[in-house]
Amino acid sequence: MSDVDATEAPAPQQEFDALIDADSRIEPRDWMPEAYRTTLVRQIAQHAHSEIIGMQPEGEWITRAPSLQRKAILMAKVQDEAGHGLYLYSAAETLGASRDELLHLLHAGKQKYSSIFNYPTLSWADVGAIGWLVDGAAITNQVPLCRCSYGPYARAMVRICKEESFHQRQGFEILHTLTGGTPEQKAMAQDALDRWWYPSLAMFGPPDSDSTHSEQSMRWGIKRFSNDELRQKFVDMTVPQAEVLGLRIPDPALRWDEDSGHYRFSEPDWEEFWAVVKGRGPCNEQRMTHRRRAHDEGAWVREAATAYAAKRAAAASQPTASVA
Ligand code: BYC
Repeated sequence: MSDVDATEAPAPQQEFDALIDADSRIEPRDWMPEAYRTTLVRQIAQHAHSEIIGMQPEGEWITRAPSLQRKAILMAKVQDEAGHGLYLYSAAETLGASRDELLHLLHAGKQKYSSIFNYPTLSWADVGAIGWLVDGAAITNQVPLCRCSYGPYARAMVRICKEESFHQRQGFEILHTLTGGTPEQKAMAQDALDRWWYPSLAMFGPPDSDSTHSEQSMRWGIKRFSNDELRQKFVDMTVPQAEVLGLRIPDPALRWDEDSGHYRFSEPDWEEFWAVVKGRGPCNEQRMTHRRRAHDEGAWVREAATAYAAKRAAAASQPTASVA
């Protein structure tokens, strides 16, 4: 029998706490509390679902983009979003959640996706507004996630953020072109900003006082900033960009506060936010119907890919013929 006192060996919880305290990464092989695992699966799944549902509002404009070049750029952006979904589902798989299971939960309405994708894209300027505001909000939220305590999620975010930053610039450039165009084009850009501003602020989640997960997620190093802190960062970053575009932020209370060094702004309508989260937004039904149909119609692709992979694996396990 070993003469080492069992109490000297660090218990798994202590090892985990020490890694978190040292701001190190937790890897899939490491022990982790069940609540840490379920929080990560919840957040990463919601994030992955947002990426693939997020393909729909812009995807609707691929055939209507105003030039071949705009069409090619938009197609590449929407494909990037599918890729982001893929990295994120893979990160969730390292926590033992299969992609099939997560998609099933999304389709059954048991997991969420971002509220922002339940609003319609009524004009070409909306594609610009999504790039500028929605991807801008996404970057603000996601850059700190590159330092998330869970290694596979943090590493996925590094690549995603590089691509999001390109997406944000293409959205800004679409609006820059429109605001430098005819009065009708400028009005179209202003109308898009008027409709997307508050839903973009709501992307960061409820106010800190109503955020159920923030405190624990920040203690675990999953989230690095609170919802309200990130919302403020986004407003401070975006207001000067609107000035460059010559567009007006649709908030009469918006003002620069010299003392705090931040803009003061009006909160989104939180009742509307919760209604959208609960499925009563303008496009919730349309988005989910389309998603379920796309999944069913794509079944043959998944079956063919699985059969092909099995064939290749069988061929690889055959002894190779010796070459004379
Ligand atoms: N929409 O305790 P809280 C993209 C839920 S993809 C819907 O603060 P947490 C892009 C929340 O889930 C954008 N639900 O939560 C893609 C919780 O409900 P449950 C997606 C929301 O997790 C394509 C409850 O409200 N980005 O940018 O600490 C094209 C209480 O909230 C929302 C991510 O997913 C919402 N907006 O903080 C273009 C980033 N907000 O789960 C662009 C990763 C909150 O208890 N996620 N809820 O039923 C996060 O950073 C965090 O999960 C959040 C929320 C900041 C979003």
